[in-house]
Amino acid sequence: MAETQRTFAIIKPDAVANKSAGQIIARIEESGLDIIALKRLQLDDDMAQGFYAVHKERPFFGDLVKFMTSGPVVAMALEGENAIARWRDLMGPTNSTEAPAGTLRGDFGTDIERNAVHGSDAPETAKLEISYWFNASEIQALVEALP
Ligand code: 3AN
Repeated sequence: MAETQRTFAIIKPDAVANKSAGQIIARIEESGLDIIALKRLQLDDDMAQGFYAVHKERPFFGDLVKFMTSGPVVAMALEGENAIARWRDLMGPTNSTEAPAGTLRGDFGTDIERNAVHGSDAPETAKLEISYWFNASEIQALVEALP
């Protein structure tokens, strides 16, 4: 059964720098997902390292933090039925070189690192990620009673 969910999304520095943010936001709105919070910001090392802490032992961690702090990002909270899976479907697979045309990573990304967008992978991570990036006052939720 369809469940109303929230998920967390980032338009990464590559896509912001090449002026794809507007097109990506348009795709989100066309998909029917609601943008319930949105801001553009420049990450510092601490915030990027904290956000990607789960990957800190991985060989690509240093490069990932460097990339994510290389320019401004646009962060969003999205809401809708099955929002987590729907946003991941819109993004496409992690590696942009394997992402089909029509997906955001296929259309706007370059490779596995410069892949245009981020999305939460599960309800628990969505909740953690939204609260890592947004204060409650920055979220204008359509559905008030979500966890
Ligand atoms: P996703 O963002 O699709 O959930 P994760 O959680 O496996 O993918 O990876 C988090 C981020 O780390 C990816 N968005 C990507 O930018 C980067 N990443 C993952 N694997 C690699 C890799 N092998 N080399 C470089 N960057 C990677």
